[in-house]
Amino acid sequence: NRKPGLTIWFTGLSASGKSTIASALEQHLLHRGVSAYRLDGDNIRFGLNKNLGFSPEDRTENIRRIAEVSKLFADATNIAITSFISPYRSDRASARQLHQEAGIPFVEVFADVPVEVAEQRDPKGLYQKARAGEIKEFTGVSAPYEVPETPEVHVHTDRSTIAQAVEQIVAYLEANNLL
Ligand code: GGZ
Repeated sequence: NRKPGLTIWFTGLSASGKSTIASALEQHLLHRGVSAYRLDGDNIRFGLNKNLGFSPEDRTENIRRIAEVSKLFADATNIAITSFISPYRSDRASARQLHQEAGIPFVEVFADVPVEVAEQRDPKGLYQKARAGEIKEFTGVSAPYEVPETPEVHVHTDRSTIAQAVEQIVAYLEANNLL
């Protein structure tokens, strides 16, 4: 009865809540006995991708490697959960295509929040630094974020609780026989 793996790909601005929801989703899945593993900045940008910054080229390479790694985790029958801004539509499309070619389901989750709200949250003070010009090419301020047009799941993180967001994603997975 073991289901094949899949990748749940979060995308959204800094401070959109994607990592918080991804963590809660991972916990939910682990409690259900499902093998889930989360890839995020802490375990990727400080390791495999520590030679990459935030230029458009580096972001594309960041996302390309993360897509390859998540595909491997999913191929090993895990639920891979990725939590990166992934601001470019073409990079997300490449990640999706890589999974499709391997027959691995790819579920894009848009953690949607108005940039004003993300900027008010500013948990690490990064938006403030970006406005002051201390961080260049900051997504939503001085670098683009291309909103997903047809994400599998669209979460409005300024209107839903974390639990509701997790529920919404789990409902999608169940409805599509992915759990
Ligand atoms: C965006 C930046 C930048 C710039 C550092 N632009 O809130 P955080 O801190 O923890 O999440 C952001 C994280 C984004 O890394 P990703 O790997 O997700 O980005 S991408 O998918 O675009 O490659 C933020 C921090 O890194 N950060 N500089 N200039 N976010």
